[in-house]
Amino acid sequence: MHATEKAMESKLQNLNSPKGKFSIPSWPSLLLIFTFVAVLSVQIMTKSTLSPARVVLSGSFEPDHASSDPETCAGFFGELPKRKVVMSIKDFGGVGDGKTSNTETFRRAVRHMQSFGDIGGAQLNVPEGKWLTGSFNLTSNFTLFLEEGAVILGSQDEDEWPIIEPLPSYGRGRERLGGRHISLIHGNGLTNVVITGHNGTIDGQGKMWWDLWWNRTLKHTRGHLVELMNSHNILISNLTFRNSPFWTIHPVYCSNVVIKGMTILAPLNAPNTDGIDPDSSTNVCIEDCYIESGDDLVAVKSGWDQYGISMAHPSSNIIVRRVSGTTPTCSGVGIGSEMSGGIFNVKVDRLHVWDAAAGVRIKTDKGRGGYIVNVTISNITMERVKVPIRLSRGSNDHPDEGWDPKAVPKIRGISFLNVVSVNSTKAPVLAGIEDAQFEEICMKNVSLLGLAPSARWQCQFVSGFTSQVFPLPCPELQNNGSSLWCSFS
Ligand SMILES: *[C@@H]1O[C@H](CO)[C@@H](O)[C@H](O)[C@H]1NC(C)=O
Ligand SMILES: *[C@@H]1O[C@H](CO)[C@@H](O)[C@H](O)[C@H]1NC(C)=O
Ligand SMILES: *[C@@H]1O[C@H](CO)[C@@H](O)[C@H](O)[C@H]1NC(C)=O
Ligand SMILES: *[C@@H]1O[C@H](CO)[C@@H](O)[C@H](O)[C@H]1NC(C)=O
Ligand SMILES: *[C@@H]1O[C@H](CO)[C@@H](O)[C@H](O)[C@H]1NC(C)=O
Ligand SMILES: *[C@@H]1O[C@H](CO)[C@@H](O)[C@H](O)[C@H]1NC(C)=O
Ligand SMILES: *[C@@H]1O[C@H](CO)[C@@H](O)[C@H](O)[C@H]1NC(C)=O
Ligand SMILES: *[C@@H]1O[C@H](CO)[C@@H](O)[C@H](O)[C@H]1NC(C)=O
Ligand SMILES: *[C@@H]1O[C@H](CO)[C@@H](O)[C@H](O)[C@H]1NC(C)=O
Ligand SMILES: CC(=O)N[C@H]1CO[C@H](CO)[C@@H](O)[C@@H]1O
Repeated sequence: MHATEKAMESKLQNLNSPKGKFSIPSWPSLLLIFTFVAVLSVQIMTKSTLSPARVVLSGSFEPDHASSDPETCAGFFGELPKRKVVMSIKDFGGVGDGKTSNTETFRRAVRHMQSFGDIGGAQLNVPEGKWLTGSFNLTSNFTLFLEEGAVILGSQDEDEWPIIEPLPSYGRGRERLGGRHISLIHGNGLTNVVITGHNGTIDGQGKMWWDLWWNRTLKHTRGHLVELMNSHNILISNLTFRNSPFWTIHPVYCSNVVIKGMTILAPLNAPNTDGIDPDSSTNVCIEDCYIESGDDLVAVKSGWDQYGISMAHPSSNIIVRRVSGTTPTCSGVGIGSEMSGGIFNVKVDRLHVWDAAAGVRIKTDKGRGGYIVNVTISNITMERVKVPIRLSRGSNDHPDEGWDPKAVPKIRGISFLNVVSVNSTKAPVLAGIEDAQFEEICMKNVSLLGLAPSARWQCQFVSGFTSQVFPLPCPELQNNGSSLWCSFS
């Protein structure tokens, strides 16, 4: 312990700024913190080994002792971790005038804070102001804290979003062959990372990228606003994210991720500005978010065709609760179309979507392989959503010629309970795949009001069970099968 204090002291002396808010902790307080961290990591370890079925049934990763609120899945993260060192970006010479580049400053700050990772962690505060920056990486045992009025602005210089390797489960950049631009805020191989604050803003200033996309001059796949890869115990909360160049929050190959109390905004015509895309990740809790953007509010994914199939890294134990918002050409919650590593145990509850193309949409195709199994969708309200429920093939995009037409996805056990849609224009569309019928589709208490009398369900290669569904479902879902496999029954 004494050695640890010495190490901290000497690290502080290396720091050229006197402003770091830090006091040498007393032995009992250190002991307390280490005990807390130890308990926390034991809890996290225990919780991540939970059986998947439990998640769907209880709606939470575990009845949590730290949190008395049964209506949250965020509890497993524990309380906001306290960091031993708290400093401001100003301590590193940052300038919040919206013009000066802080790229090197953020990188230097994180490098410095990395040295506290194994001795109590560090927090970087971003105060009120406009902090222009290119891409920077986070570190472990670290909090990025945006105070009220703090705005991090994404650089308008493409070179400040350097090219990194494509994801192995995609085999190439999602939009262009080869590498892809790194995200504005990035992390790889981290544990215990928090991005939070008093509703400060991270604004990707994505217009430049959308223009490149629109005018077909984009050379490499666009970067995300925040991407964390191969990371564990992540909390992103209480902030506003705006104008991402591409998907806004992208946890990929991660576990134990909580995204809560976020506002995510992009112009409704900004291409591919998905809100939150859990990708080949497990134990993901998305709660109390407001999202409006040019693409799906939430899209669960797991890799693309032969690359996703061979990596076989599923997304599982995903809870999406109390999410609301609008996206005129896309869906409230999308599952797929990239789902080749498999997706299981997804629970969507109390979703509210308006003025959207679809409420809940499962997207897949031949060549994808993989599976989507055990999805429960409950308490959904929709207004002016064109197709409230859409399960379909026909994504018709593949990474390259190497995809296997015989690799058909398995879609099974998709349950809908308590759904109300007002002023939709189409009845559900359920279009399975010829050699891979969508099975065990269950709908109970689903009311689609205000449809034209001529509106008919469109069903093909699908089977399932319905009860209390209006308007009358297609024969494939009438009195066929059993309610036993409805996961909420
Ligand atoms: C993060 O903190 C934990 C608990 O103190 C420690 O075991 C781990 O080594 C730290 N990780 C890093 C990368 O410093
Ligand atoms: C950030 O991490 C990525 C690896 O994920 C690496 O390629 C890149 O060079 C790092 N950037 C900086 C500024 O360290
Ligand atoms: C955070 O800021 C956004 C954007 O200004 C606002 O819409 C949202 O209501 C704020 N959230 C909270 C909790 O104050
Ligand atoms: C495409 O958009 C970029 C970014 O706005 C712009 O610099 C470029 O001139 C545009 N190219 C064309 C051909 O319009
Ligand atoms: C979000 O902010 C509220 C109000 O400041 C606070 O009580 C809560 O703990 C924060 N939650 C998270 C997960 O950061
Ligand atoms: C799906 O749920 C059923 C019934 O609870 C269970 O038997 C099965 O193992 C689950 N499958 C997956 C992949 O989670
Ligand atoms: C639907 O909402 C009700 C009331 O908020 C809640 O009690 C119930 O658990 C929800 N259903 C599911 C399947 O989560
Ligand atoms: C059907 O769903 C509606 C809307 O969610 C809900 O208000 C109602 O209580 C449900 N009915 C039954 C019998 O569960
Ligand atoms: C009922 O489901 C079975 C498969 O579970 C399917 O083969 C059959 O065509 C379905 N019946 C109708 C009327 O669609
Ligand atoms: C159930 C229903 O049809 N609700 C509304 C749909 O929109 C029209 C106006 O466009 C309203 O008059 C309906 O009440």
